[in-house]
Parts: sequence; C-alpha cells; structure tokens
Amino acid sequence: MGVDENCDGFDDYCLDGDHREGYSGEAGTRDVGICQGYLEECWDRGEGFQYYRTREEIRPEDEVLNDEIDQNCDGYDDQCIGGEERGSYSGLGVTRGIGICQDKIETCEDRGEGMLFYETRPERLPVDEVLEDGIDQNCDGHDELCVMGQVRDLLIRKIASNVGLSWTMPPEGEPSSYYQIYSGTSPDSLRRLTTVVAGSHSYWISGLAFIGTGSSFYYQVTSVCMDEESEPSNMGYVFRQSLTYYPDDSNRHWISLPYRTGYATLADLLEEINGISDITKEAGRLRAPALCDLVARYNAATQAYENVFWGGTAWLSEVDNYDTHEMEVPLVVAGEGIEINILTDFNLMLFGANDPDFTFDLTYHADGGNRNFISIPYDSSYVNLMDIVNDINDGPVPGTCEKITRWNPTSQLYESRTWFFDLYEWLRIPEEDVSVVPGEAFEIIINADTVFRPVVR
Ligand SMILES: [Ca+2]
Ligand SMILES: [Ca+2]
Ligand SMILES: [Ca+2]
Ligand SMILES: [Ca+2]
Repeated sequence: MGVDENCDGFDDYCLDGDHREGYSGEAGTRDVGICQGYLEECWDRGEGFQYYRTREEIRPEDEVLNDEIDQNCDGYDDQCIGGEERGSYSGLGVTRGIGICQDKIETCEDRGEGMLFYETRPERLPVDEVLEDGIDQNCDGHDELCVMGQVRDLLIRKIASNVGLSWTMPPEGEPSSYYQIYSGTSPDSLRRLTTVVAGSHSYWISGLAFIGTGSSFYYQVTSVCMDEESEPSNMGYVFRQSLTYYPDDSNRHWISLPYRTGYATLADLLEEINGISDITKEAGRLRAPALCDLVARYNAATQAYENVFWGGTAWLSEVDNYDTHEMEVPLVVAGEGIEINILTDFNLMLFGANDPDFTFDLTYHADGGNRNFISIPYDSSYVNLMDIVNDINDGPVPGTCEKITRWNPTSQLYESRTWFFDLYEWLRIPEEDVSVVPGEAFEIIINADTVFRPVVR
C-alpha cells in the first residue's frame, strides 16, 4: 500500500475525474464494427479513488453472415464464407444445364469489401438453334438437323373463284425454315412466288383474274432449310386450253386430265366447266350447259365409252342405274383421257397436279379391242406422237403399243401411227410429224400387258 496523503484511510490510485482506456484486440480492429476498447473512470466508491470499468472491451468475434453487423471488425458484414459457390438460373427449369444452357456461378471472395459473392461464370439461356453444328443452342437436348424433305403430293384445286394449293408434310418432317412456292407460265420458267411457314400446308391465290393473261400456270413447292432447298414437288397445274367451236362440224376434244385432281367424277368436271352444280341430283338435273354438253371416258375393260351428257331436257348418264333419285356417273380414273363436246368457244381451265409416281399398268384382253384412252402430263417431254410410242416400246421398234391416235381438234379428224408388221414400218397419217400438244389426250392400242411412266420435264 502507498501513503495516505489525503487522510481518508486509503491510498488512492487515481484522482477524481481521471480516466483511462485500452484495447487488447488485433491492431486495426479497434472501433471497427462491434469492436471497442474498454474505458475506466476514477471514482471513489468508499474505498478511495480507484479505476472502475465503465465500458467493456469488445474484441473481434466470429462473423455472423449477412446480419448487417461487422462482428469480426474488418469493416464489413460478410455475406458468405470464402470459397463458397452458388448457382442460379432464370430460364425454364427444363432447359437448365442442357446444351449450352448453364447457371450463373457466383463465388465468395474478398476483393477488399469483405466476403461477397462475385459472378465467376455467366448465365447462358436458350438461343435460336443453329442447325447441324453439333451444339444444342435451344437447350432441348439435341442439335436440330436440317429438314427439307421433298413434297410429293401438291394438289391445285379451284375452290369458288380461288386457286388453292395444298400438300402434306414430307416424310422427313416439316422444313426447318419454310416452304417455298414457285409459279410460272411454263414448266421451265418457274419463279419464286411466296413462302409458307412450316406446319402450314396450303396457300390461296385469291381470284382467277390473273388467268386472264391467257396463260396456263404451273406451280411447285420446295422445303427450305436456311440456304438449302429440297428437290421440287410434283408439278401443279392451272391448265388453260383455248377451244374453238366449229358451227358446221363436230366439236369433240380429247383432253388430258392431271393424274391428281379434285375431280372425283365426270359430273364434277361438267359442273366445273359449265359453272353449274349438282347435275347428279334432282334439283340440278335440269340445269342446261352453256359450254360443254358431254364428257366421256373410255372403259378399257369393257372397250366402251361411258358418257355423261345433256339430253336436251336433262342430264343423262350411261352408267345410271335409275334405282335412286341420284344419277350414277363414271368416276375420274387417274391416267385416263376424256372426250368432251363443246357448244361454243371458251377457255377450258383444268386444275390439278402431276403424280410423279403414276405408272400406267394396262391390261391386255385377248378378246378385246385393247384401246386405252390416256392422259399425258401437261409438262411431258414428248414433242411428237412417236415420242410417246417409242417411250412405251423402249425404242422405235414394235412393242406393246402398236397404234397411237390423236384427235385433231381443228380438223376434227384422226391422226395416227400404226405398226404394219408386213411392211415392218409405221403407217403415218398424216405423213408429216404430229406434235404432242399439251392438254390433248391420246388413244393407244396395246398387244400385251403394258407398264410405262410418262416422262416429265
Ligand atoms: Ca456480420
Ligand atoms: Ca466483418
Ligand atoms: Ca436443340
Ligand atoms: Ca445446333
């Protein structure tokens, strides 16, 4: 003990009003965050003046993360533990981690502001697929292939006064990009008309006014994948034939139909040509034609014509069984030609498409006439009558086709080529070449079963 100078019985340690402070924590942590030094003040509490703590020291403690308090007195409230990682993804859950899609990765680091999450890998969300590059850009689990299958069933139909194109999805699937429609007034000069989105299989051309140009129109469709394009579809037709009426002559025409048409029966043809309806039903039976009063097919099996014709007061059909009010009429058979009789000049318009798979499969009947009435595609490559014969016979020698006949619509006379075995040559009537006029039909006579596929351009 020291000396009791002021005679209060105690050797005082300090003087009234004195204070002192200190801090035992790490340097640099004092007065940062929760850390503080202690404070002692000089009081006399009955035992002489001594220092008493009036504020406790607080040294760094374990950090409590993200509570807005800086427990370890480094100046920051840490958000995380160093090295910790977290991922996040803002896209659809099914795409997360698939293909190019990846989480944003944040890593806990101290970059001078305490432990915070910093983005160390960016998020990647689905983008438009790039086809056939081995990478799944849209994160659906696979790299898309370039799809552009060939359309093979294009059909052109007249519906009301519009031209309707329709087709189905190619076996390969919908095109990756779109369908491209081509059109032109000749099969060799088709140009791009318009595109149709994948998944849609039709296109309408409103009105038939464009037909007034006097041309036929040809159509094809392709499938497109970016800058690649499929082979063109079968050829579609809006086929126009200018028919002339001769007052003092017969007015028959042999007409080729497209192998694929919207005409189910000969009545459908008559109705469309004449612009009348329902001639097979009671209400339509009496509607007189203005343009065409007869359509006939030639039945190869029976070797007989089957007519549907205007009888003067009503439509009649040679295959009507008179059992019902409805008139039975011959069906349109793919590949058959038809004969029509016209009443005035007009432009015959036929709608349809070629069938690239169509093959004639003609049967020989030992006791029959073996005449077959055939349609030829409007875009065939035949130039002269003998081109058809030679195609059937695989050369300019006799084969299963021994006669071909054209009906000349201007002279209203037959023109033909007939194989004469005795002379071993073709009898030519007329002698000069006979052109194959697109739209005309032909009669052939066969001497054995015959299979052939017309050649188109
Ligand atoms: Ca904290
Ligand atoms: Ca801290
Ligand atoms: Ca994909
Ligand atoms: Ca891809």
